Amino acid sequence: MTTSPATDAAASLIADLIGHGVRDLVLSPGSRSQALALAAVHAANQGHLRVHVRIDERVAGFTALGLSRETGVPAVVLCTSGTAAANLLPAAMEAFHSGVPLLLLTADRPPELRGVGANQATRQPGMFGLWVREQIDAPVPGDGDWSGIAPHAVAVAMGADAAHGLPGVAGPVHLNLPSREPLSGEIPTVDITPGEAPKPTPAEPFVIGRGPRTVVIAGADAGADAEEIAHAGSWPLIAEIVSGARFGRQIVHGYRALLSDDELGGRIERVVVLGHPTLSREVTRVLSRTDVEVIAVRRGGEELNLNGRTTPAASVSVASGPADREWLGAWLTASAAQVVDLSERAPDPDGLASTDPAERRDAVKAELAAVRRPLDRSFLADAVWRATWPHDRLVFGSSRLVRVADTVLGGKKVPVHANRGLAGIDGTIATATGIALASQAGGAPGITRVLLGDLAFLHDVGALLLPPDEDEPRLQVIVGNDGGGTIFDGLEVGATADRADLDRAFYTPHTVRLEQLALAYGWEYQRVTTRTALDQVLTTPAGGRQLIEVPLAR
Ligand SMILES: Cc1ncc(C[n+]2csc(CCOP(=O)(O)OP(=O)(O)O)c2C)c(N)n1
Ligand SMILES: [Mg+2]
Repeated sequence: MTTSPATDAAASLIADLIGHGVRDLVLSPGSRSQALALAAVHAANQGHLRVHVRIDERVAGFTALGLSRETGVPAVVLCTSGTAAANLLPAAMEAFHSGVPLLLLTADRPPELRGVGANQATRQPGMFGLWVREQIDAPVPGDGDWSGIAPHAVAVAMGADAAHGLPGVAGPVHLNLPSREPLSGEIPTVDITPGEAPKPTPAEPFVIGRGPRTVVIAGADAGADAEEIAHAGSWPLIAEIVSGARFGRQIVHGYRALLSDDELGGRIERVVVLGHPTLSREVTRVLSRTDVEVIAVRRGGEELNLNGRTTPAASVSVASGPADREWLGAWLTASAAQVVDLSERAPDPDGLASTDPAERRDAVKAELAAVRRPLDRSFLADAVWRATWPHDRLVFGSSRLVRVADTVLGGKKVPVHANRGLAGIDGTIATATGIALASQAGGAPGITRVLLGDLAFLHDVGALLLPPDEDEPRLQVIVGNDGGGTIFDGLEVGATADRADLDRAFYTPHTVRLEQLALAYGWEYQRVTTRTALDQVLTTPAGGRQLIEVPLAR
């Protein structure tokens, strides 16, 4: 077998990426990317890398995003030239806006074959535009070499390169990698020594006093820091369900109502916001108030500055001083009254044990009615929340259910993920698959549950396709099926526009039989219509990939 400069460069680049912390690579098949793909598989065979193969590049991109989300280090997604590369854009945009490290590797033709009508050749350098922290159009192996690319790319993706990108903020980086024929050859022996990704140097925290009447708002991906700050300041904590901070004694239940209350929301003087809040108008409203001091801890691509005078901060720490117990107390008292009680009414044990047959019959009837009570969105969200524990992962799609969950669920310290950078309904299953694979790597316990609507499910149905010879993730995909996009039923135009037109253009009804899809892709399938059955299927997972369909009224 002959040697090829493309393969030599590819083998070194893959070794270099592993040396700088990369552990996962998702690849889609193609000819121009063959040297890189084979070098990656070679490294995987030696146990240095986990390779995941997906035929659809959009699925591959979101799978890599999920892997990166969970591990905190950039996963690589690798594809061939042409439209293949364009399919990575949605994941790149989401990674940019949610501050997730990601490396996009696109194979390309050499410069002399660009812009001259060569097959599968397009304008790849710079194609991810504003949604990457940096793009590198590498030289053709032989004309130049690829050494130095990996450490630089990983550091920028991690937000650990002070001179490039945004220090402290992770994001995607694009490496466009051209090659000439022969496109691959014998893989050279290169030393692979797995190393660590560089971490950003922690910036000086912005120190704030306990003084003004403050609330902490935790948006998507805020993480446990938000709870710590609320605790340190003795401030109420408004934590979206996708924040990873909905736990502790200071969380505020029913925050939407309380933010609209003059005595509580109306008296806020200062907000410390972490992560990216997206789930309620009430939070947007308070962050837009010019009379409120807002301090925003940045996580993703764009600065949060809804009131035009928000102070950005890399992190926040709280100076000691007297706590405003009255302020926190007022919020927590009001919060206690907002707790949503989703518990089942206890069956009548006296009736069941009664010697009077009529009394006993009534008690049995009441119990059966409770068991058969139809499922609604609140119960569905609550059942998933109850079944999920710290070693599990919970992923929310951008359907109505995430808002219901945000409204009704209480505090619990479980790892939650959601693509709220741009809140797309694309890529949810692929993202969750990446999260599952990363969180279960090395035999770690737990299961990943995904809660989403039917359209979000159908949008990413291609992600059900997984190679038979790869590690099977433990996944429960739970679809609340209301026959279309009911999130649009609340649109303002609903009051005036024609119902049939609205249905056609927004609700977009479908009659897809999810069971057939599940079976075609080799997933376990369960259709669940009662509360008892739902609890049972969630708490006794089948072990591999499971699709759970829950019919919901529109
Ligand atoms: C990629 C993308 N396309 C379109 C939208 C707009 N959108 C938001 S929710 C939604 C429908 C969701 O339907 P479903 O998942 O069934 O949830 P439901 O509203 O019925 O709960 C659409 C199309 C989006 N967010 N992302
Ligand atoms: Mg729906």
